[in-house]
Amino acid sequence: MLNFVTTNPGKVREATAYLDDEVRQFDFDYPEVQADDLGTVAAEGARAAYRAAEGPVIVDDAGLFIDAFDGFPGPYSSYVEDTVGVERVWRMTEPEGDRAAAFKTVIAYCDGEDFAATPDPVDRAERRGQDLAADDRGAATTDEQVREGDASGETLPVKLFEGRVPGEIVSPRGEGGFGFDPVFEHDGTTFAEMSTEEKNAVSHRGRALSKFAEWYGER
Ligand code: ITT
Ligand code: NA
Repeated sequence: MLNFVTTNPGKVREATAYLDDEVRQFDFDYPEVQADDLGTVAAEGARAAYRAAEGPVIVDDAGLFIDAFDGFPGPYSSYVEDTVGVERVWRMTEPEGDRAAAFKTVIAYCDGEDFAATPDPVDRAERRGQDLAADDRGAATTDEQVREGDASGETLPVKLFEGRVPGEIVSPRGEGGFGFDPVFEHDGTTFAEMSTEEKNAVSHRGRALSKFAEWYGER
């Protein structure tokens, strides 16, 4: 059984399409380290959650990156949703004239094992979560292993999977999804107007989950 560590049931709903009954929500508000990249937050969260869950965990740290604001709110998206709110994010963006944005996520997996034997290319230069996938197709969603820390080897290895999707900030439409979905339009449709299947087929999380599921299935 795989523990999806999140307070957000919407994320788990999207993950079941890739992981079936193997995944369950582990409602644990992992301490979010103060960091400006999603990969670091997800990796540290996975380490903390693994210790709490005593079993394999995934953590998904996501954010909305608005071009006109140089990527804001990015890693602070949860705080901005709670304070400014989704509707006002649209109203802040609209006068800027540039509505381009992207959702990004980094999924971090930890099961206490070392992944050194896993024959995956590791590009440490590309490690920063929010900069990983620079192209608009999201095809550069490299997965990778992170192994930081001390020589004593006490730092738990974590494997990262990233996904990105480009879109535009629009006036809210739709009832589905969660979070910023009503104001995020991709190919003419907001994420809140899509079914879970339709969103997964194009979304940041869908891309990251399909990479993770493929790797996890071979494991
Ligand atoms: P956990 O940290 O407990 O998993 P969370 O909802 O706080 O739950 P994040 O920190 O990853 O998750 O999310 C940052 C913000 O981005 C938060 O406001 C989410 O609602 C929003 N968000 C993340 N993924 C999204 C998606 O697929 N569609 C719309 N909004 C999303
Ligand atoms: Na969060």
